[in-house]
Amino acid sequence: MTVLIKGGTVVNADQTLRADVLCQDGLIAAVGEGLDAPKGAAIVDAGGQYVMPGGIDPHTHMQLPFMGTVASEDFETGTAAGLAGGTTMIIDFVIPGPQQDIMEAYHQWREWAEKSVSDYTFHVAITWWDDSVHEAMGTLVREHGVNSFKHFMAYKGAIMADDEILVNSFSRAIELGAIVTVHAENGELVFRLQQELFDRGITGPEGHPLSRPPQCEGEAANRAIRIAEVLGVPLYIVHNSCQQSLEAITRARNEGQRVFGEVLAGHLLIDDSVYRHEDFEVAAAHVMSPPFRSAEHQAALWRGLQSGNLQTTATDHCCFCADQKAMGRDDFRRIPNGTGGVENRMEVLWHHGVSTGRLTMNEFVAVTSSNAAQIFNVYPRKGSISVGADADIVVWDPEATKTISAKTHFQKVDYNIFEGMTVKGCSSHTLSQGKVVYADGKLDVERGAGRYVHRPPFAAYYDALKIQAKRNEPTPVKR
Ligand code: URQ
Ligand code: ZN
Ligand code: ZN
Repeated sequence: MTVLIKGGTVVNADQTLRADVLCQDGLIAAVGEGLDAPKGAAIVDAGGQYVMPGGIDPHTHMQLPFMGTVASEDFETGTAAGLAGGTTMIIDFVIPGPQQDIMEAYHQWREWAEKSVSDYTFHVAITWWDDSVHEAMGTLVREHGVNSFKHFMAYKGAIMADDEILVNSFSRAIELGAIVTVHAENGELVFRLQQELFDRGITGPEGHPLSRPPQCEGEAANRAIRIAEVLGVPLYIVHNSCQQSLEAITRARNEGQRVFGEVLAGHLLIDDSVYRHEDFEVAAAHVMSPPFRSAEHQAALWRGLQSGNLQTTATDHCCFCADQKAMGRDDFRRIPNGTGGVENRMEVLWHHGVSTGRLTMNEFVAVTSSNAAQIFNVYPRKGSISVGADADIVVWDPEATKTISAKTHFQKVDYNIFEGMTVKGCSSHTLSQGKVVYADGKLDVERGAGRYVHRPPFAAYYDALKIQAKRNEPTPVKR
């Protein structure tokens, strides 16, 4: 399959240049002005458009079994929806149940993901601890290309990792050259607040944000940062939703600690008024954790992206339809937590980020693709328009407008948190592995075409840590 993308402007995180892009055998074969089309090549006219690395969404949960149900979006429909919005790779999560064999869970998720239509990989959650978990982490890094381990500090009684698990897992990650990631909410505090609110008769979705105030997130973010600091492991905090966790990250980064922060498109653009909507369905559709926050938190999160204290954007795409959300009609604690967005992340960020002047186009590429590729060690195979990189490309039409709606989206869910939002700038063509898989508003995907992406451990980080540890080597007092 040979495709020549002609007449566009290439936008990478580090540079913008007028160039054609030739894709052959799934890779980028040439980038330059005036390229000729080899015989039989398909031509994509990118005149007046931007040619950017396909988006990487570092946080999705396709067909996740959770809170007594299963997320409605599966790996085939979810990766297809992502392609329609310019996202060409997802990083999903293997989430073993308490005491579930880690490798068994890993193989289960690998099987579920085989139907993906674009590339994917997994963070593996550490939800419990014993010697077998210690062992499995080694197997996953050495034999399965996993270099990131997730920890849910929330969800007491289900998948919550307490400090003992965090310390054991973070320490093991260092030995293996892996990075650790956390969902930072204090699960004990949330559990207590949920109970108190429910007992006071607050049973509706309005109770959800009240039970998870930003202080619960700030405490957990800071705790994870301090544990990572003492143990010397790089840390990535997912879905930062508030000033408190951003402040914790900013302080740590200013002190030279290797901490990275992610923000969801939803947390940048949707506020907590949704939880007081008179319709249960609308309020419940927005129940996700951490919850959407007030406008001042959104402004802080945009500043976090602009300042570089937050490096990636994601969606936490974890969809539940109205009938599933209704499981919590009489008890907000039972509303399955999760919202969608994998299809709309890039267009809403372009419209509210680039078109408003908050972000340059290069910064847009960085936060939607390149930074995630670098942090999770798949750059420049992913996240770059350069010779030899995978031909995962989005041709972006800055003049195209669309109104987002569940009535027209490809996502397999009956609600869209960006419902009715009109955006200017979206994908006109998406290429996955050098094939045009989205054009003229239509998908042309193939079930199972997606590949599992192996991610090597981080030698560079750990060499630096070893030097640092040597420098600080304590010496016993001679008595
Ligand atoms: O916490 C997560 O990231 C998963 C369980 C999705 N749900 C959510 O509310 N964020
Ligand atoms: Zn989470
Ligand atoms: Zn998540």
